[in-house]
Amino acid sequence: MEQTLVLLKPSCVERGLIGEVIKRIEQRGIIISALKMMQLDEKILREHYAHLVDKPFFPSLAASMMASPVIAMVLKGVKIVEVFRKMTGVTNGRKAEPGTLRGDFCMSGQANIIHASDSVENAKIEIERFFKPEEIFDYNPCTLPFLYGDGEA
Ligand code: IDP
Ligand code: MG
Repeated sequence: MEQTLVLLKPSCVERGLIGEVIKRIEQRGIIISALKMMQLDEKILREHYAHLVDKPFFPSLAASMMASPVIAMVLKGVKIVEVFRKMTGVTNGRKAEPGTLRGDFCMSGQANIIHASDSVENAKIEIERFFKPEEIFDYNPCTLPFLYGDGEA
């Protein structure tokens, strides 16, 4: 099964929304393979947001991502990268569809509560950036036969 990297941003942690987001992950039938709290620094953010370092808003984005610890997770599921980007919603929370995490829990283009990998290739890179191999637990819950049909997972 595929894996993706998710960060619950300070805008999620500080607002007390960790549980709400994890609840939706669990109720969708997505498997949590790794989960930890960590404090991000400028170095990791310059790597993680390499495509944005030259934007005028980068200093503000970096500060917002260091404002509190974040929750980092590895999620597992069939086509999880695509499925979870859809659950996340578009970047600007004001434009995100109701029913998505951003569309239900935020009003901001920057303080948009969550990061999710945008491709299978980037998911691999991002998982390695945030997790050591021994921090990832690739188990299957006993409910797996009820999460997917025969031959699906
Ligand atoms: P994504 O998180 O939906 O993949 P990206 O374009 O990769 O969106 O941008 C990464 C993060 O940078 C966004 O989630 C948001 O927090 C922040 N960001 C993106 N564009 C802007 C902007 O125009 N102003 C302020 N922050 C932005
Ligand atoms: Mg992105």
